[in-house]
Amino acid sequence: MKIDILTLFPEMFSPLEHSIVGKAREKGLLGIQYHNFRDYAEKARHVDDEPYGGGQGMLLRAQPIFDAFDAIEKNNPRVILLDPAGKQFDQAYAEDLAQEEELIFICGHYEGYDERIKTLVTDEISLGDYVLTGGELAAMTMIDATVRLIPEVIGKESSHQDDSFSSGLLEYPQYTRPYDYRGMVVPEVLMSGHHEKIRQWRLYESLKKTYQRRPDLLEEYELTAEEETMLAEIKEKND
Ligand code: 4GS
Repeated sequence: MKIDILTLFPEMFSPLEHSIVGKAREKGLLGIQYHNFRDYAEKARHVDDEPYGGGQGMLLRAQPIFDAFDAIEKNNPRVILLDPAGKQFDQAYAEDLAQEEELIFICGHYEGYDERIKTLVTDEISLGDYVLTGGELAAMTMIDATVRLIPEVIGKESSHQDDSFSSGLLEYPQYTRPYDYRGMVVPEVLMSGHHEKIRQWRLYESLKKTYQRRPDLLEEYELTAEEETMLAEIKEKND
């Protein structure tokens, strides 16, 4: 995957040099390039200006973004604008972006955008309903969630299959050694070696946690007959 990032603060992206994303770059599965659009600004290198019609704050000018964008070698990329007014990012969005060969991220900082910048863009995406100082952290989060889904980036194929959201349910509780830690013991079923009982217990716990914490996720989820029965029991017990 090829990722190009338009930003005033390329040095903010050092987290992407480490861990799984850093390794993906070393292995050649991923290339990331930064384009500081300040380098493209005409007019005394100003990247921003006052809004027509008046009002608070400054806006990123179209010209530096367009020129930086034009300078990128590209072939049919998804072009993502980070904006709290965009569609909210989630696991399904990450899975969609992971199918792409080329992504371009446009990060604002402090301020809003001249509306005409949006003509370059295929996707306006928000990280969530809160205001950041800039799009950089939002872009990094989306890149992290997307890159780990590229085949071969995460070694053990199965290691993200069971994660919360991948299945549509929240993850069941997990335990590792020792059996007894400060008087807190591991549920007996997990010590039983009975694979079918363990599977049922995990599914039940996943459903229970999802029902209690994120009932909105269950609205999207297609329950199997087994899951229907379990959920009815969970609702009845209500513990
Ligand atoms: C987000 C967000 C954001 C909005 C950038 C105000 C500076 C700021 N970007 N998801 N101007 N939430 N951007 O808050 O993507």
